[in-house]
Amino acid sequence: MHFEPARLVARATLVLRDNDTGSLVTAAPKLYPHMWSWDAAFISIGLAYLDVNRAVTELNTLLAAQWADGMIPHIVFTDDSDYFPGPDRWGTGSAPQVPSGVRTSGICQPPVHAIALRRIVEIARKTSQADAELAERFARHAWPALYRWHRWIVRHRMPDASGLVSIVHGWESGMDNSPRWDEPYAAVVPGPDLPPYTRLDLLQVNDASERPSAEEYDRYLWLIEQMKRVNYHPDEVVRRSSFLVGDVFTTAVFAVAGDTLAGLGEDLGADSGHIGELRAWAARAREAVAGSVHPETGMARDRDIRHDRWLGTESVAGFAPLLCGGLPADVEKRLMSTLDGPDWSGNPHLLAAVPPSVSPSSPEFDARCYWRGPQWPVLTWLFGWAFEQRDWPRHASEFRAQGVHLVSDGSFGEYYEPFTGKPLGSTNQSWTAAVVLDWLCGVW
Ligand code: 2M8
Repeated sequence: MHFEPARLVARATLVLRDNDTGSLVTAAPKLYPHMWSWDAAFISIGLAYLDVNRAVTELNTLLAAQWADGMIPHIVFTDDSDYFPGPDRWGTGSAPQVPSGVRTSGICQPPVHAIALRRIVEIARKTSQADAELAERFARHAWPALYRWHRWIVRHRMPDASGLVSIVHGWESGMDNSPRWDEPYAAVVPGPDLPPYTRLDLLQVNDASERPSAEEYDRYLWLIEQMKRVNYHPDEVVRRSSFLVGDVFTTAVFAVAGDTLAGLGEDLGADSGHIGELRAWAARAREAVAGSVHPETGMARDRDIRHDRWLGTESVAGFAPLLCGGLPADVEKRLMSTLDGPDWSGNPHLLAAVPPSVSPSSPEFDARCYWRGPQWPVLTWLFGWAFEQRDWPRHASEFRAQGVHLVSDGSFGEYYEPFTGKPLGSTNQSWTAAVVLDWLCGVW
């Protein structure tokens, strides 16, 4: 089955409407019945095509859950009890930073929010004067909150000389079970006092091998126990967590989102001192991304801070410098041709010419398993958006076209098997629907 653009737009609209609780759009109807931080950012972009006011509500709901110290939590829970780990297991209720009246997880996700805020303003400016005013008013209100979010990252998540933004849980990367984290996770040894649990995610997928393994889940849950024991105090978490990794992809997102927020601040007349800080933080992060590049492969690398070593997995995160810039021109050109080449988007067996989450030539590649090989539309959107910003219109429009090709079966899969295009994980995944709306309705 293959849907034409107008039908795809209609179906994507329906997905966002069906998953809408009124104040938030759940990440997916059954597998993820709550709000996820980076999903919400992408979803708000899609919503802006349906109703700018509704897009604003989405980001408002997320920002209402921002912790007092500035962290934007990775999950804002609804009342649904069909997801594990839920609020009781996270046990953030007694952490002093958590605002009253909301239930959240205790970690964060990649800071893509400023990108969404600016995109909403752009979309609104193209629809009507009233929408433009609404979006700009909201952007002025949200700007200081996003500034504080970036400041939290600088204060609490840049702990070592590499300058990379660090994560204390694979979930913080958004790429949960990527082989990027295999080595650092090997050092996470769940204690005998890990409280028992029952996974609910496996009830929602056809094939358990498309999701992380039991051993991986034990480690995910053990890290939560470690954080609970220090009541989510951000510096204690970084000091004690047995997983501490400089995440090059998150660092690149932080850099490009920081510059985007600074640019939006200039546009809206925000505090010039804060704008200057955002620019400086972005520059430092960009330098850290460039500093991670492997001299031979030319790919960016994560850093296992706990064990003081670089991690060389051939994952899509290796292209992080293309998101934020900062490489010498010849190194950047080489990275772009690696992306276009046979180990990545140019692999002749791919259904759509966009990068899989892991290179099909890598021994760690698994075509069906979550972040270990499948293609993720939302990543294609992010790279395509960045290429547009960087003034590479040909690459940007190719990514949009190939992204649409990937999702044209209209099921809005969470991720896709790269050779057959089979949708995997959840269907009617909200962020997939949202990026399709931006690809097909956006003015580029
Ligand atoms: C996935 O992560 C959650 C945990 O945060 C899960 O597997 O339960 C990831 O793909 C993550 O990037 C995404 O934000 C989330 C919701 O779509 O699902």
